[in-house]
Amino acid sequence: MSAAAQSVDAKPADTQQELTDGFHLVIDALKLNGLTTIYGVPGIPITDFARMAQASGIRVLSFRHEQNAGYAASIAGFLTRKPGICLTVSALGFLNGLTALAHATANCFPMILISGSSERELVDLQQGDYEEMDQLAIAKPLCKAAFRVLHAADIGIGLARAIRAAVSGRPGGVYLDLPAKLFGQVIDADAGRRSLVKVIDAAPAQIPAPDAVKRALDVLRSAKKPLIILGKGAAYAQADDEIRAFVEKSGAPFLPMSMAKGLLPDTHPQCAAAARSTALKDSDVVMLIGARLNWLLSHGKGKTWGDEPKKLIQIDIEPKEIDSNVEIMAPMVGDIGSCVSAMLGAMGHGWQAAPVDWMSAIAKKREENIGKMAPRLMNNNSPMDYHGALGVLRTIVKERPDVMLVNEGANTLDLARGIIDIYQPRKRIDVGTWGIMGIGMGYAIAAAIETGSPVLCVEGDSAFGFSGMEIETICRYRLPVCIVVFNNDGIYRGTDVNSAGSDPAPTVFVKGARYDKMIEAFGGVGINATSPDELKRAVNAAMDSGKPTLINAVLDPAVGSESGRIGKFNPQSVLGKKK
Ligand code: ADP
Ligand code: TPW
Ligand code: MG
Repeated sequence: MSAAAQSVDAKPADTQQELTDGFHLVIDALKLNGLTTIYGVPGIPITDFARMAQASGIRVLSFRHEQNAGYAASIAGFLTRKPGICLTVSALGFLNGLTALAHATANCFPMILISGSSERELVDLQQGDYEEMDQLAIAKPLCKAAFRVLHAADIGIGLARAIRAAVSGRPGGVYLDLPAKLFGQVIDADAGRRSLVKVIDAAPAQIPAPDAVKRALDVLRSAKKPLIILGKGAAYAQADDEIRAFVEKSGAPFLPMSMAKGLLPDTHPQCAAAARSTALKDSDVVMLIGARLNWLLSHGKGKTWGDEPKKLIQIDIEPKEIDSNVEIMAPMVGDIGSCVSAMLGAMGHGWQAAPVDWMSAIAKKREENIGKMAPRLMNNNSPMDYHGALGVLRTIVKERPDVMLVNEGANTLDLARGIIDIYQPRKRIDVGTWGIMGIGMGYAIAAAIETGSPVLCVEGDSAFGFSGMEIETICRYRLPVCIVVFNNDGIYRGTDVNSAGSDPAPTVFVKGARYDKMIEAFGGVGINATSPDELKRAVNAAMDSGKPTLINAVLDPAVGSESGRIGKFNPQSVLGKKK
């Protein structure tokens, strides 16, 4: 028996020291800060941690791949304004999760990736430990902040720093490195309790300067053809009432970026989504609210933005975002809730709504475009085309506006974004800033867990493949998720042929694949839908039952264009004309 053990044993029972350890301190620190859901994959050195977390009442969602758990955590952050927690093992488990952490940072979602790691002494001397990797160094360039905790007494502070870094200012991904040894470290329970930190006001309001508010309103008032662009920062801000009041008071048309759809319903009379090109080209003053002038907005220049120079107003919490691509005449740095409230307050009574001729020009274009689209959405072709299938889903979402819509693919994404109207804030989540495939099942799981709403995933067959194994997770947790796979036999379409040999072309998959059969392996409901009518019945049944369902929607393999709507980003060969 060691001397330390002897001395503890020697104490009378009533004065025995109460102890705690790293496992419990991490759990207590998470719970103290209201972080009660973990998305992850267990294994050395965090298996017991996951078990203990679950035993303590934390909801532990165990995935089949860390990337999907990470995407789930990232979107949980977007939906709740609290950092989503992803838990992984060391080395490759960490790397799998890192993709999602980078994604969270790029999309301004708060997330904390917690990874177990191997022994510092061995890693630093590169002596070949089990799963040896210098994770902290690798994480740093891909996230907003990265921390490592070496002593159990620092767990409270370590987590507090991670939370603040994730949610304050522009939200983003944070890496928290917890070496295996830390979990087993034992300290006095009282000292442990005292070391925990409850983060107060993690994302403090950032009030805009009164000058900036006045400048912005002066520019907006000068507009003859104003336009408001709402981005996912505005959706994240959860200032829904203020934003709606401001947009309505301004009287200006608004354009929602894809994840800002529903802040005001897409059917709102001021919504210019169906007149996007006209609104962007012909406007004279554009106000950006939580939207960056990145590739998704053509960097604020070029043909899309028309010939006339525009005056720009921008609200963002990140000062460095202003003037990122073009000059911003009226920057307003602050949180969207505070900025929009300040503007509403300063607008007073008698604000002159946008000129009638501008509003009617937008309305005319919108009606024209909607009218052109309408008959295509009603076709009952079998096999289906995108419009027939999406027409049905559009009606279902209209009838069930609380559905969470998850969307990825190329044509499947671009067409669904335009066709399916969204009626409530934060009901549409998709590929985001990088346009990446693979968010589907992770997003669906987190959407179900965090919101309790039914989830409808509209997935290209390629897109679905990136996270498809998580249908087992969906079945295991019995989540109300209905996945519709738009099966056109491939990436963009299924008709490409390899003229040089017998291998299939790089963009095509097994013809006539039956994705619906996959979910049956896990006890879910699989349905093969060959017409819009069948699709409609299947989705409605899934929504009514709440049972995990996968519908293989059979699309004509010939429908779909190269890269959906962003084919212009494909480099062109100078040697041969691309098909
Ligand atoms: P979208 O892709 O919808 O155009 P982006 O992700 O490009 O949106 O832009 C979101 C912007 O919102 C980011 O520049 C981010 O700094 C900003 N943002 C995020 N949260 C807030 C907030 N609470 N207040 C102000 N700006 C915010
Ligand atoms: C992580 C490149 C963009 S869109 C897409 C790929 C592979 C799939 C399109 O086919 P899908 O949709 O989903 O069947 P549809 O309706 O057009 O047929 N790897 C990652 N991200 C991206 N964006 C790609 C590859 C890509
Ligand atoms: Mg496809």
